[in-house]
Amino acid sequence: MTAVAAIGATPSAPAAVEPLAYSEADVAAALGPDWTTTLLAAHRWITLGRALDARMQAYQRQGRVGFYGAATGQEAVNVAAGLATTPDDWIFPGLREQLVALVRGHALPTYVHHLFGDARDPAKGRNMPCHPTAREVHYVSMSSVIGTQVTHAVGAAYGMKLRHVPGVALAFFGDGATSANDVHAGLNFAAVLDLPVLFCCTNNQWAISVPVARQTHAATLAAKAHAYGLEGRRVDGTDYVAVHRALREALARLRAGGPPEMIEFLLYRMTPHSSSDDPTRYQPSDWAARAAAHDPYVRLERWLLEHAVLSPSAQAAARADADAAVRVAVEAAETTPLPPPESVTEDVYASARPAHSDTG
Ligand SMILES: Cc1ncc(C[n+]2csc(CCOP(=O)(O)OP(=O)(O)O)c2C)c(N)n1
Ligand SMILES: [Mg+2]
Repeated sequence: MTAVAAIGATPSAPAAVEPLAYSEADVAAALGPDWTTTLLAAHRWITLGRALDARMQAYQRQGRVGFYGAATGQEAVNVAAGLATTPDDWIFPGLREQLVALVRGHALPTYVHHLFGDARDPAKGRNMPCHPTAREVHYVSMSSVIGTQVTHAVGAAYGMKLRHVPGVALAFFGDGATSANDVHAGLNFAAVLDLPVLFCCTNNQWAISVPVARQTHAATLAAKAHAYGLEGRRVDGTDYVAVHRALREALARLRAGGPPEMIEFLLYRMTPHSSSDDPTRYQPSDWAARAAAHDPYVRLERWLLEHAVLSPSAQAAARADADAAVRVAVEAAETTPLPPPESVTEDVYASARPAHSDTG
């Protein structure tokens, strides 16, 4: 069994955290005049993501949730994508982008109903936990088949272009997915057809137990875009300001009719791949310390506290509010019945009792 963070735990700040070396003027230039509002919102959302991840990993161990894939360490990308996109955009996620849906307006209790697979889960308990669908915020249910969401995103963008519908399709995929055909077909089609797609590669340096150095000999994953004639940039995915700026600027170029682009977010997977994984069997012993030094939450929080944008009492309130929101959502889910067995054929057959099931 793998250790998980205690519920609601304050992440212990390691001594050697890489500081965010920004002046306030730098941040204003990167994020615009509302930068304090943006950063405080980002801090609250990341706080919620941490509370959700800690609690759900513990609940999975208690047998209350069937499966969970944490996004701990990757929240800067998710939250910035949620804040930088507009309702017109479409999100085609991998395993760890649920916060994007929440930031875009998907209700936390609805997401938690999905995690518990109860009668109020929009997918009626039929999808694996952590594979939500959030139609109202253009968040498309992920497929567990690695990389397939990338061609889906490109197809959606092609449809948007043909119909003259505004918006950008954001395709999220991991470092491991860059070895999958769909990523390459997607990059190529998007380039040739000049589609509004932003390829967002979350390089957390592991594809379950395979380190990125055994995935590719390329110096960066962003370089994969260059082969298809596209712009590809690598960004520090644990630096909230850099991530938000990169997304904001790329989305602005795409909205102005620019070609598709790829951003590689270099970050650290701070948790097991999923609740089915034990990274102590393959990660080097210093990995956790290296990852902790690049914790995007601690890096952002330290900068906010040092620049008096966040007060210690607001920091404590953000944690308490996040923990309470998760508790309330869990209570609602655990008191909601499971979907009725007869609902299993809803949305599948025209009638609840398909003819071929009638043995009489
Ligand atoms: C086509 C396919 N091959 C293999 C798997 C098994 N598998 C599930 S997750 C995973 C690793 C994914 O790594 P990465 O793309 O880096 O994403 P991460 O989980 O690190 O976010 C693999 C190989 C799969 N689901 N689909
Ligand atoms: Mg990975």
